Amino acid sequence: MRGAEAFRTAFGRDPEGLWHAPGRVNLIGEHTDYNGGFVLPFAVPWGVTAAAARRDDDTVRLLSLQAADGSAHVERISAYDQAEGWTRYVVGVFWALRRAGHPVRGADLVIDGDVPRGAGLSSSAALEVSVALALNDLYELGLGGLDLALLAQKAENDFVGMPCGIMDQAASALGKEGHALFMDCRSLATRAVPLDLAAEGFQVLIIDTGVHHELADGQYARRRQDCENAAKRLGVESLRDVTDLAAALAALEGDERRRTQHVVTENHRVEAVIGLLRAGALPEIGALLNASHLSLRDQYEVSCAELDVAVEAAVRGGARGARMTGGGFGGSAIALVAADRLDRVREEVARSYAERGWAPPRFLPATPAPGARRLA
Ligand code: GAF
Repeated sequence: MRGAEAFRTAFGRDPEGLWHAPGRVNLIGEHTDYNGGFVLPFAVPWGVTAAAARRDDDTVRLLSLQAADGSAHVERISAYDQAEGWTRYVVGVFWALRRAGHPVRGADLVIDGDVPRGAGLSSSAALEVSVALALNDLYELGLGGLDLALLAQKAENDFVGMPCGIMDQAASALGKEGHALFMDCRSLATRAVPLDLAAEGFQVLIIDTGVHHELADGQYARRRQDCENAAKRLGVESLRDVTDLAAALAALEGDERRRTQHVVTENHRVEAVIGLLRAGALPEIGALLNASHLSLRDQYEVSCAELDVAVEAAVRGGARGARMTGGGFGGSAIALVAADRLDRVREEVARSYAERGWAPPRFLPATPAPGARRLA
């Protein structure tokens, strides 16, 4: 395997093993995880593979096969504050494990990833979880998938400084082939929900807009803050606890009102999607995907023109439903498409982009892939 070869060349010894963790796409349940709500993501067939071996000092040596300039380079990190750029996601995992009292020393690591760049498919969670899994095995920590996801989230929250919820790391660590992962983000209970798209003659088509609006940085934290303020005003622990939406909306105004409307209705949409999937009514979830998008666009205000055009064109082209997926402000949309409509949907989206003079979007068929695992 490529990573093992590169490891031998870079470090002059064999890796002790190879560990893979996937990226994710979220079917529905957006911006609900940090509100104690429900999510339904699945692991995608692309991810990060870490080839790793222990060291008997505290140094971390890192080689990425996807360095920005195309050439591989080795980063030597012996102190946490030396970590920069993408290396923070790796070093953050060492930091989180050690802070939690786990006996983790240094390691040599070669990172090889194929998550499409900038598509919003959680390459960072894949990176964190692959490294967490490698260290778990190498240092015999005995941690389970959920523990590793929580540690990876800690690394991202407290070391990298991105206040994300648990969805991405959980999907990467706990995903199951042919299944979506339902998670109650308050109790952290999970359930694998069968999602055999091909058997039903459908595909979840990822439409990668190719854009990421930098101006949006900081918006994620602001949305979280709006939700916390709204919950406080309503006297509940989190928006998950709102049971009377009309009364809640009457008590709120402005951003807090809109965010609350989204979060409460989105949780109900997740439950409705699960009910429909259980009933064998996959095509019927399309309407809920559409409603989720409108709510993210109008109430949560995290969409952008490229996502809106992708979603509208996909539906015009015959998709059963479509929505932006992930944090928003760029990244990807998903469309639920019957196999015999795929060409028309792709054409319609591509045409709508060309009409506006935008670079063509990328189309990626997504099937629920296995979660993090040891490869060798
Ligand atoms: C990002 C975050 F990392 C997730 O935790 C989640 O909040 C998502 O945005 C929105 O649903 O991917």
